[in-house]
Amino acid sequence: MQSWLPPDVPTLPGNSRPLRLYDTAADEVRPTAPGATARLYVCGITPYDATHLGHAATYLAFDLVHRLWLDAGHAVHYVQNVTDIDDPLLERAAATGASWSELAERETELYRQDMAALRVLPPRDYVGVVESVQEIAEAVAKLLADDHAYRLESDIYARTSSSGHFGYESRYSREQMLALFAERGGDPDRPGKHDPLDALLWRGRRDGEPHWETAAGAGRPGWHVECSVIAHNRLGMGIDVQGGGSDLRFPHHEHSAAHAEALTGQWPFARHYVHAGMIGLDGEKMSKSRGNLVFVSKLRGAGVDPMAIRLALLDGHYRADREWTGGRLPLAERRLATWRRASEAAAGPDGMALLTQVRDRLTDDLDTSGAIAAVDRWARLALEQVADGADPAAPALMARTVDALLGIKL
Ligand code: 5CA
Ligand code: ZN
Repeated sequence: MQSWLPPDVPTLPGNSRPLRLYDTAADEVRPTAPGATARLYVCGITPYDATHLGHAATYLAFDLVHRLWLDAGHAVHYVQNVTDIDDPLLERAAATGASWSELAERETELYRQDMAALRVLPPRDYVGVVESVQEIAEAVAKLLADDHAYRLESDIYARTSSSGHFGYESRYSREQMLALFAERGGDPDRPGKHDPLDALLWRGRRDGEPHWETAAGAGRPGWHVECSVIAHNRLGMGIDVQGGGSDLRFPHHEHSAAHAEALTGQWPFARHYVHAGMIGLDGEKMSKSRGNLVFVSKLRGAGVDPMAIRLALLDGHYRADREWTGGRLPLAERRLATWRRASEAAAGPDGMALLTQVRDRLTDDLDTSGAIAAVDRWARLALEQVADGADPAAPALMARTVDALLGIKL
C-alpha cells in the first residue's frame, strides 16, 4: 500500500543515549539495542472508522521511538499493517450499506492524511492484509503441514502449545487469558477446539463473505497471523520493537508472537513488546464500539492546529491510561504559542543544555512530560531575557530539538 509523505527531520548536534523502553515481557525498562538498522513493527488500524485520539496517541508514542533511533544514528525499517479485511469492517459495511473495500480505502486514506498532518514519520512498508493474503495463506499452510495447526470444519486453528513459550509476552495467568480472549474477539467456547485458547488462523469460505483461493484453501486470514507474517516476512525474527496499544497485550501480541515462533522455530518474535496506555473520554476507553470518539480529522476540520493536537497528546506518559479532557487542547495551544514566541527570541539560555535534557528525558522510556517541562523552563527564561550569557543561536537550536525529537514544528 502507499504510505504517506515524510516530514523533514532536522539533524541535531552531539550524541544521544541508547533508548530505554518498558518491555511488557520482561516487566522492566531496559535499553533497546538495535543494529545499524532498527526494526520496528507497529500494529495498524482496522479502517472501519476515522482515526480517533486514542489511535493517534499510540502512533505518536512509536513515532518518538522512530525519531529517537534516528537521532542515535540508526536507520529505521518501520513496518505497519492495515487490517483491511476483518469482521468489524464487514459488520460496519453491512450496517451502512457501503462496500467493505471502499470503506477500508476511504478510512485508510483519512488515516494517512491525519498521520501526515500530525507529522508522524511513515512506515517504509505499509502493508494491507488484502494485498498479503497469499503470503499469509502460505504461512498458514506451512503451520498445518508442520502440525502446529489443525483443521476444524472449514477453518484452521493454531495449537497454542506449539511455540513452547506461550504466555511469556503478556505474563497473564490462564484465567486472565481466558477472560481476555473471550472479551477481545476470541472464541474459547467453540466445540472441537483442542485448547480453548487456540486462535483462528484461517476462516474458511462462508456464503456472502469475501474470500480468496489460496494454499490454505478458500477463505480469509485470522487476525493475529496477519501481523506475524507481515512483520516476519519483512523484518525477520527478533525485531527490536513490536508495538501497539495495551489492549493488544493479550491475545493479539501473544498469539502473533506464538504463530511466528512456531512458523520459524526461532524465539523470540520481538525483543521488546511495547504498549501504549488507553486514551479515555468520560471515564471510558475511547473505542469505536463504545462510540465515545474524538476524531483527529474533525479537530483539523474545525481549524485546530495539528501541532497543538500532537502536543496535547504527548503531555502525559505514553504508558498511562489518560483522559482526554476539555482543558488539554487549550493548554497545548497556549504552550505552542509560547514556544513559538520563544523560538523567535533574539537569544536564549544554553541550547545544547536543553537538547541534552530533552534527549535524557525521552530516552528514559519516553518521558515526554519531563521533556516538555524542560522546554517550558527554557522558553520562560528566553522570553524573560534573564538568562546569563544568553546565546543567539539557542532559539534556532531549541526549534530544531523540538521538531526532530518531539515532532512539533514551531
Ligand atoms: N488492526 C488492529 C491491530 S493489528 C487494531 O487493533 N486496530 S484498531 O484500529 O482497533 O487500533 C489501532 C491501534 O490503536 C492499536 O494499537 C490499538 O491498541 C490502538 N488503540 C485503540 N483504541 C485506543 C485508545 N482508546 N487509546 C490508545 N490506543 C488505542
Ligand atoms: Zn497487529
